[in-house]
Amino acid sequence: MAGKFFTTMLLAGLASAAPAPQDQVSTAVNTVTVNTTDNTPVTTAYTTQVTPTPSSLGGPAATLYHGPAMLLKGSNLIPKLPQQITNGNSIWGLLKAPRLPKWLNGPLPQGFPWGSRTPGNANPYINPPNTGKTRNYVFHISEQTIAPDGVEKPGLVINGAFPGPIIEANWGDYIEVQVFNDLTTEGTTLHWHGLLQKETPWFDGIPAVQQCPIAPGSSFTYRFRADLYGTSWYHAHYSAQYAGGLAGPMIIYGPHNGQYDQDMGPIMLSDWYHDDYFKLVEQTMAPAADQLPPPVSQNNLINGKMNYPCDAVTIAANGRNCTPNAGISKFNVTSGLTYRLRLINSGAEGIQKFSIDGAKLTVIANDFVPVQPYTVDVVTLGIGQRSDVLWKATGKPTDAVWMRSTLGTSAFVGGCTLNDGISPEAVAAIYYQKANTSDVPTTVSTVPASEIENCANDALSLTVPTYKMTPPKNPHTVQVVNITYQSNGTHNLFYMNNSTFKANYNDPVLLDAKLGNMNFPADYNVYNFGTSPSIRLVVYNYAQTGVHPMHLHGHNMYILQVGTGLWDGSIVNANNPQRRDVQLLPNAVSPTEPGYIVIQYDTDNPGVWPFHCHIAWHVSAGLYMNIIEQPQSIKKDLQIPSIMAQTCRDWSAWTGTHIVPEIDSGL
Ligand SMILES: [Cu+2]
Repeated sequence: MAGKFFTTMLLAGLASAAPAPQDQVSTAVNTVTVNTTDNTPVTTAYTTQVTPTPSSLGGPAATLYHGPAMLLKGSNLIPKLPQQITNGNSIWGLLKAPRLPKWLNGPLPQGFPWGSRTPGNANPYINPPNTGKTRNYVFHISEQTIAPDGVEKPGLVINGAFPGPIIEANWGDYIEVQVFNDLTTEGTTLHWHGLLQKETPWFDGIPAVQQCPIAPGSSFTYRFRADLYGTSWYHAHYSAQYAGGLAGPMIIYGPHNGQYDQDMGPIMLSDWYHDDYFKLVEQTMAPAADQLPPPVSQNNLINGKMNYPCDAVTIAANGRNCTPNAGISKFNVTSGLTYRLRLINSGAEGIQKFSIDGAKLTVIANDFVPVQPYTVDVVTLGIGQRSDVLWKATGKPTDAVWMRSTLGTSAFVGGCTLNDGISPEAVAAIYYQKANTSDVPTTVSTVPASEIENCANDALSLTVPTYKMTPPKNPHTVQVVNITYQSNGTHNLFYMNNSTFKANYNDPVLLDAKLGNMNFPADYNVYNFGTSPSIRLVVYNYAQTGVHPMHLHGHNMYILQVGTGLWDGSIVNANNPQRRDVQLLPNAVSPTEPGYIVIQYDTDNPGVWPFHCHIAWHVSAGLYMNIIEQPQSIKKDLQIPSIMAQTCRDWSAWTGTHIVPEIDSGL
């Protein structure tokens, strides 16, 4: 039991008398709940799992197919399946998908919806523009057969679409989304990735943390501020539902951090699995004795589309229809124009390496943070991360060029990602104005293999926020978090400070905190740093299960340092470190030489904020913790609407007559 390593300590007025654990927690004030035991990993021992041998590129039928688009030999890029069959109502990836505007309608003080604010002159974390506008959306969540790569599977869709519809707003607008759960056997919630939810911490959308799940047949309306601007996405946060398809782009228009002619809109990059999400969760959570490998992706998608090299053996084995040349994403461009691409890794596990053949890409924002522009050959995105890049279309009017995003070689043979080797690279065709839009581009990638094989984000020395902020050098609280992958006797699970996480859907932590109920079961993994104004987390990864994209809700984290071994106290760009909401945490070099990241944030947002790995299968296996921020303010100031309690009553009523198979952590 993880609980024995976790104790609760009341430090009210007794900070100096309490035994401060060495190197774990700095002096704390008021009521602080911390794990006071030695956080040194108890063990890093786990039951050895099978490591499948990946296929060669193209799989068993490779000789029938050619090129990066996995086309049947001799064919062009006319799709063999209609969009409705592959992606339902989605318009993403089609030539008719609209270009995005510079902003939505509304008042224009000083010529812009955000007035005179620029990325360099306005602190993005205070006083968002007051626009008086609300953007309304209605989402229906349901099951539907989809075939994004030509292989039919049971998917989860929003308004009949995979990927889901766009949410758009201007910086400072309110967004209102009425979500109908039309699923018949499971709850759901939606999370608005990267937004701060400063006025509405109950609408962050995490079941067991801020709300109860939306019961089947019920609806729930989220209303929150577009309090940051740039590129992001929304996704389900109930178990691994988003890996089944419940995700879509969320674009907040704001001041520009670079000049461009057209906005190509969201470019969603996602690894893809041919099993339904629940089967993959079952695989993740199977007893170690079953000797199952972790979920392994079969394909990779750009805006929900790619071809697959169908072969008779595999089709017979899984009984699914597979249609070659199903259809890939396409884009139109004009020679000489500069485009803004909004890259989003909306996948379940894999690190994406994005490039356009022969092109340099200029990064102008990472996550919701505009940065001083820098140029790369390849953009690296862990799950949940985004980059806004500028690309100048320098080709001739008749050119056709490949856009690529690859998962690289399989982690089973030293790569970054658990793919089966058959189709790790997604491609889309970029057509200049006089090109034939069925032609197959013939360009080749010039990105060196060494860049594809690098499982790390861009160097912190490269990534400098446009709006300068200097974090406190001596934060009030320093917490070490040790991540391990270990056996609990029957299952291999992830642990944070020797405690694996389990969600209680019926008992949201925020609602407890509002009532002043601050004693939580150990497996809620709750950290309470009281009124501490600044928190530093030194996060060590003792696991050798791959790189973890660590995501903090409610904040942009200062990313102080990344490395392996033990942190030496150094900070990169200490006066203005990169800020973002997901950062890749390196793999351990060996069981005794961990990877680490050091992050810090200012506690200006009372609420309960998740800090977790964004790999769907890792959070399912417990790689998750809750941080209670400013509990006194939660209790005193938050006006939590009555719909939150009603949603719990509805969920309780539904679960009174239905069984919820919560086989994973729940998130
Ligand atoms: Cu992870």
